[in-house]
Amino acid sequence: MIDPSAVRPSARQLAWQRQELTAFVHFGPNTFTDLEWGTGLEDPAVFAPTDLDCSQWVDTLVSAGFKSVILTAKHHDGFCLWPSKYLSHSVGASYGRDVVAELSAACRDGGLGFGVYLSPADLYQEKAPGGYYGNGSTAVSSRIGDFTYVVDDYNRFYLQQLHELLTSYGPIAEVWLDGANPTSSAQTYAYDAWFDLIRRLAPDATIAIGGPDVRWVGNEDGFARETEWSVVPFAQGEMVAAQTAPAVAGPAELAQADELRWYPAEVDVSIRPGWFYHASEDSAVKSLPELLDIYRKSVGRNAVLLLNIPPDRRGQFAAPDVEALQAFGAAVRDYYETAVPLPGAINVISLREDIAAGQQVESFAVDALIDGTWTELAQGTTIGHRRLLALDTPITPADVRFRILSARAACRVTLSVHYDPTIA
Ligand code: FUL
Repeated sequence: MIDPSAVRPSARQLAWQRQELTAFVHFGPNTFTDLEWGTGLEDPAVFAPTDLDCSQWVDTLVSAGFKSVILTAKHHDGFCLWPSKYLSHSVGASYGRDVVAELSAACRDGGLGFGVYLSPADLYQEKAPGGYYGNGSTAVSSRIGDFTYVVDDYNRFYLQQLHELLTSYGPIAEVWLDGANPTSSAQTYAYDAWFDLIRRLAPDATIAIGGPDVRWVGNEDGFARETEWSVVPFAQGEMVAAQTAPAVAGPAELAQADELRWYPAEVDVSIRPGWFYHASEDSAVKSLPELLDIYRKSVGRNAVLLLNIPPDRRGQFAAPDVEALQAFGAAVRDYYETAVPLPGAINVISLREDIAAGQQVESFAVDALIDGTWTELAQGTTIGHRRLLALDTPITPADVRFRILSARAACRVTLSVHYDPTIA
């Protein structure tokens, strides 16, 4: 049996996890056609923001506590938010401004990390005459910048796009490889070549979802599992359990492993029902209690929260989203990053494991000293980077302590206590 206590995060995974909050920005033709998945046949002229201001996104995100942002440089419809020299179906065709460049510059100015979503599925390349997606071409030796890969037409095109994004708009913090495909047509992806190019050009970037550094938590509703391990069992190069399984790294899965990897979870969820902006959803922006519940169940369950905020047709975050983000940022600072000195009223327990030394805690209990007696408040399973436990009713203890009930190896855990008035 392989020893799960020996698995450690890479430096890039550790830096990624410590950021806790990453923003997602879905922006493209869908913003203007009111769709969630475009067709690939949109006229590039539909993409026409009336007052694009990427600094407004960055200023809002920075003040809300986000540490980086990932932009849909290309969503499934294939339209590119930068003037790629490999196709005309981009902002270069009509709009004229380079959204990727504007956001990456604003991020540099604002001190926000910048990541890219480059959809592997590409309906424009699938449907346009002469498109590369699934065209049955054979793999040939192909020059991509200074590197050579043996790939077919679509994979060459995808590598060229990656090369453009990673060399002209860097540094890149995260590359998000969405697994979804609206048509599931036959095109295989040369993942090894993609990963190799990303590692060479952006060695600090995490490669998420389809990649080796960060896994999809398995839902888009904003929560990680009660038991969320970053040490994940693999057999023959694949995760033992499906990413959506109720347990991906428990004893049953570990027993089937021929390899263990540090593979932490990312929770992607939108601040609105859709990923793209729809005016009809202006009244459906998540409330502060909802956002804080998501925070506790993502960051507070050993995951990174990837919260999507879609710009409107002006090219700015809409007022309800800005308001929600401001309230969220202030609440995280005041309630979750500020500890309550005891004695005092509390309703949140926070535990942190030093994950540079791996993830070791299997179960723990928390006790409170009330009226001179220690009483058990709660029990939990994994801790990892951070565990947040909300209490149904506030208490005013003289002291709080934790007990590790079971751990894979010695570990360092720290406790703090908090008060969140939005918990009903
Ligand atoms: C999914 C996509 O199909 C959605 O449109 C969105 O981009 C979401 C984050 O991932 O797989």
